[in-house]
Amino acid sequence: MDLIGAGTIFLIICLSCLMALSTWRQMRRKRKMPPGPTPLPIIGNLLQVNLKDMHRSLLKIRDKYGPVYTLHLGPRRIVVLCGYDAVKEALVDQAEEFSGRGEQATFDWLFRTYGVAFSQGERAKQLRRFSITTLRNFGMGKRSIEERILEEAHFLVEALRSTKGAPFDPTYFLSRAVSNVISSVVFGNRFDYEDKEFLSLLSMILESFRFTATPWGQLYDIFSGPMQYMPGPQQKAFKELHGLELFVSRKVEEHQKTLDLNSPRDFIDSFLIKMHQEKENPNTEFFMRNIVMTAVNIFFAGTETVSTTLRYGFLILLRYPEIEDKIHQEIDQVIGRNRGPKVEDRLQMPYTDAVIHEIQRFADLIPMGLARRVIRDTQFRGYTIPVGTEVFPMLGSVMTDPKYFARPDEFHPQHFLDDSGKFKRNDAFMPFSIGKRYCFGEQLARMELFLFLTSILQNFRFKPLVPPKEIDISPKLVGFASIPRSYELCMIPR
Ligand code: D3G
Repeated sequence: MDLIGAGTIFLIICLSCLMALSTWRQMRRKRKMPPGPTPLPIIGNLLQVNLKDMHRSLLKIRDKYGPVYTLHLGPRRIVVLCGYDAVKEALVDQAEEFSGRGEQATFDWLFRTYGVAFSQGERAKQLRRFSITTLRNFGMGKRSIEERILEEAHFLVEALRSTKGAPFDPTYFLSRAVSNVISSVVFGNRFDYEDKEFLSLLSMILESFRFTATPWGQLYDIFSGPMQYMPGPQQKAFKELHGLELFVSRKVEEHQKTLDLNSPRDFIDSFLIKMHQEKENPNTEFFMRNIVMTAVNIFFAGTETVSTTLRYGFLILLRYPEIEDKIHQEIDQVIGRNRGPKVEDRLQMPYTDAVIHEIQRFADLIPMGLARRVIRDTQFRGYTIPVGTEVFPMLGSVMTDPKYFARPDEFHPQHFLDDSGKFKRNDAFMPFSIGKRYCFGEQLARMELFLFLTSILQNFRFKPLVPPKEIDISPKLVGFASIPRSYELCMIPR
């Protein structure tokens, strides 16, 4: 045998060994991953899920494989966590490992790795710390934001009064009021309710959020690679997200022109000042793209989540007038008619507080949570989850965990009340998620839910257009978001 022949054989043997080693490694890795249904090439476990209700499909798969399992959605390999114990053990007890962000393909189309919500690592850390501090400086969690909410609640009540008891769809009434609170913080101003541009921004937010709840939105979340270039409803969602980006970019430019480095007016000014302070730092995360994207994150999340929850809540109250009555009674007892509500009142209003918690639990706004990702090879319950693997913390499964909620599928405010009618907290209540990336708007959202709801019910009683028992309070769409059915109601002054 000549030298070339020997060399070739040697090379082939080496290559075969390498390939065998790599396959063996892959198999070993797979064996150490949580169990799960066997994936098909390209589509993964697509045949095992229903795009109309991904959340429920994933709970069915849990029944077979247990609370921690591996799922393949197209090219995505995901570890699904179900129930309180699994989610808490991962997101809290191993908080650092589970602190990465997973994909949300629709929103990722705009954000790509920028901005606070859909970024990773050092960027996410820096932007989150800055956002929390700055929101606090602008009154979040303090009296000043309470006053801003109450002022807006007043505008809202007056707008509702102008409906004069006639039927209307509450969607934009609620989103305009809720959005104005976060707009004051981010942009430094509220919008007039008649402002056409404001309405168009709210429609972009509402519609792109809605898209993520549709079956098509769920399909896009799996096959975004090719689908981003194809025609379909996703293109409309992109347009809407792009519209938000354009608006915020313009706002940032306006702010730059009138910036006073010594006196920030709002979130955008504070970010511009930070950018100025860090301009010599080559690794800074405070640059234009991150301002725009972070402001879009906070504007979007601060608008849509609370307004959808209120909209869902009102529908539930139409379905259960006796629950609405009890809230009226508590408002009359604790607040009366001569002054507006205050955050402090909540402590004296356990029933209302319990109803608001139950609305959030039942509405289950983001049923599968915002996807996470493990940031290193992670040992969890005897499995090894390789670095970069996505994780779905199934918040809806936690909030319907029968160990924690006596009637998980019903609307039952007693879930949050003890026998003497006092408010009873429940560890499995986690609509804002938990761990390192829980929602940092939580305090603001809770204040808004309480103050808007009580302001409205202090002034109005709800009248449905159909008998309450005919009202369907199950969601119309469940995907990334859970969306209530459309409805109209009358608000009768009391
Ligand atoms: C959507 C788009 C941009 N930034 C944030 C969101 C979003 C939807 C739901 C949540 O964030 C969770 N607060």
